[in-house]
Amino acid sequence: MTEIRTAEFITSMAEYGKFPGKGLPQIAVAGKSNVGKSTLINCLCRRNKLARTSATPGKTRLLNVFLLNGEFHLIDLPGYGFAKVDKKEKQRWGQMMQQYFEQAAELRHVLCLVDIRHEPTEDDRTMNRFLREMDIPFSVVATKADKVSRGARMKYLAPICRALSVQPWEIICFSGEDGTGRDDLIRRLDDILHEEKTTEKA
Ligand SMILES: Nc1nc2c(ncn2[C@@H]2O[C@H](COP(=O)(O)OP(=O)(O)OP(=O)(O)O)[C@@H](O)[C@H]2O)c(=O)[nH]1
Ligand SMILES: [Mg+2]
Repeated sequence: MTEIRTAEFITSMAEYGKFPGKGLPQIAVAGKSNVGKSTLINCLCRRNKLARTSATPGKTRLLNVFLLNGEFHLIDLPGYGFAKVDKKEKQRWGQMMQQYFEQAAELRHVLCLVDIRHEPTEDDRTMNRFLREMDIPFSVVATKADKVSRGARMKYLAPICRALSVQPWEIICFSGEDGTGRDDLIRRLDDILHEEKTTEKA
């Protein structure tokens, strides 16, 4: 896979369950509210309005399912760490995520988005620990890379690497604004989808 040729919205779900075409490999997009999850999906698919984006955090509150290249499902997860949601909403979010990660047998990989300019939050660390504990493979994607100069990237990546225990070269620097990292991301997706499943437990 060297390009995303087709992308279609399949469904929104308040809780993970059946949807048309279920069974293909899934790649989920996680990260705090407003980090750029929906923007990344749109940029990847070169479709401005495929996933709804918003300057107001908390836009995506459901699991949104997209079918790419007729080959795999991309799951836009609701963002976490949005200050303005009440306790009940936070609980609902937690249950929804837990249910998804436990039940999505097709989940191959999680793209963990963090804003390149900010040190990962406690929520980011919790998500990171959770994925490691669950043995779910992930890639860290540093979004809004257009907001810092190329030369300063390494400096910004250092605290992210420390907080999430990853190496700088493993991180994909991405910008939905200017397309930075789009090719890297497609290569990563291709690796994920086509790698020999040698690391899988028996
Ligand atoms: N400059 C810049 N702005 C970005 C980038 N990605 C996202 N944004 C902006 O950040 C805001 C949030 O983007 P979304 O894609 O809606 O964020 P999200 O992670 O889907 O947010 P929720 O759905 O609330 O969880 C929007 O105003 C985007 O235009 C980027 O790469 N560069
Ligand atoms: Mg969103």
